[in-house]
Amino acid sequence: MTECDLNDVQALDARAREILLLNDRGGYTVPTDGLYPYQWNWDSMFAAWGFAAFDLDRAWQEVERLFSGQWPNGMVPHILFHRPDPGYFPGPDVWGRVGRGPLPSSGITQPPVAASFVRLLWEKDRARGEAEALFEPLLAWHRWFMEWRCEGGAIFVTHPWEAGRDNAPDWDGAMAAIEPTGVQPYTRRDTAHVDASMRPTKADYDRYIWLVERGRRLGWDEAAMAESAPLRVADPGMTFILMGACRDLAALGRELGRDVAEIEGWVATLETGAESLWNPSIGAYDGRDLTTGAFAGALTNASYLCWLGGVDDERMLATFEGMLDRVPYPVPSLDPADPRFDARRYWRGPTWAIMNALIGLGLAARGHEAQARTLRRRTAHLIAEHGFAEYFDPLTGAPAGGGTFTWTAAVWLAWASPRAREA
Ligand code: 2M8
Repeated sequence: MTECDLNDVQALDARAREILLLNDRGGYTVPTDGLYPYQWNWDSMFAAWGFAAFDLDRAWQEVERLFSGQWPNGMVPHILFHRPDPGYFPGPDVWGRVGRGPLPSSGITQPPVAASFVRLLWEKDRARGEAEALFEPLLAWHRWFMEWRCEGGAIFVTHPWEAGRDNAPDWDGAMAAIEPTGVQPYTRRDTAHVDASMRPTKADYDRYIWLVERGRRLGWDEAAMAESAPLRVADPGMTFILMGACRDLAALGRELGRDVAEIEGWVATLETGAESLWNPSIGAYDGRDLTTGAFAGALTNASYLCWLGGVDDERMLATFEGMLDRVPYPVPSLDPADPRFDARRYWRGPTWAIMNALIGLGLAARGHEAQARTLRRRTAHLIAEHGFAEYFDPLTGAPAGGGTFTWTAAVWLAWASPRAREA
C-alpha cells in the first residue's frame, strides 16, 4: 500500500480536528452527536489523546472532567450524564441515584486506559501539574479494580458494558444463563440512529437492562452486588489494559517521587491472572466465565492486547501476522473464521480504530516495530478511504455504526495520521 497523498493528509487532519470540536460540549466530548450524547469514560481518554495533538490545555480538561465524576469508593463511571438528553437509553433515571458519586452517572466502569494517556500527555510537557494532581485519583481507581473486579489475578466484568466490547462473544455463555424476567418496558434509542443489523440484539438488550435494574435495586453497592452475581466473566481486554495502565502509573509515580510498591504488586498479580486466560484449544488469550470456568473460545481483538499489558508472547505474534495476511482491514473484533463472526454487528466482527491503536502501541513498546507500523498504516488507509466511522467492516472496509466519531478522529490525529508518525 502506498502512503496517503499529502494533500489528503492535511484535509484529513483538519477534518479530524473539526470532529473533536464538533463533539466538544464545553470541557468534555461526546462520542458522536445523537447516538451517544454524554461523556463516556474510555472514549473521553482517547479524545484527550487526540486533543493533545493540537491543544494540550483542552486535553487535560477532558481528563479532569472525567475524574470529576469519580465515586468515593474510587470507581470512575462509564458514563457521566452532565446534562439530560432524551436521545439515549438507558439515561440517568434508569441508573438511579442511590449511594452514588458527585454527578449523575452510570453505576459501572469501563476499560481503565486513563493512566496510560495521562502518562502520554504528561510526556508532552512535564512541567505541568495535572498528572501529579491525577495520580491519587488514578491510584484509587486501580485499587477499586483490584478490590472488586479481580479474581485469580484476572480482571472480570459484571456487565458487558463494563468491558466496552458490548456484544463480544466473551459473555455469550453468562448472558444466556440470565433469565431477564421483570424488566420494565423500554424503548431502545440506538436503533433509531443506526441500522439494527449493526447493533446488539433484543436478547442482549433485555439482559443489559436487567443487569442495570438489579444494580439500581442494590444501590450499586459492590458487596451486595457480588452476592450471587449473575455475570462474572474474566476479560483479557480489561486484564491487559489495567496491567499496562498500572505499569504506566508506576512509571509516572517513580518520576514524581512516589512509592509505587503497591502498583508493582498489582502488576505481578495481573501477570498471573493473564496466564489463566490462555486458552490452549484456540491458542490465544480468551474470555473466561468465572462461574462455570468455561472459556468463550473466541479470538478477539482483545486477545491481541497482551503487548499493551507488557506480555511479550511469540505465539500471539505468529497468530497476529497470520491474521494480517487473511483480513483486508484488520483487526477484526472477532476472527472471521469463527462461526459467530458478523462483519457489521458491533463487537462481533467489525474493526475498531481504538483497539488497533492500543494493539499498535503495545507492539511498538515491546519492540515489534514492523508489525506496529503495518497496523498503523493499514488503519490510516482504512480511515482515509472510509471516513471517521465508529467501526468498519473488516472484509470490505465499509463504515458502520455512528459517523463523525470522536475516538476514530482522535486515533487519526494522535497515531494513524502520517503527521502523527512524524511527530
Ligand atoms: C458502546 O457502548 C454503549 C454502552 O456503554 C452503547 O452501545 O450504548 C461501546 O462501543 C463502548 O465501548 C463505547 O464506549 C460506547 C460509546 O462510544 O458505545
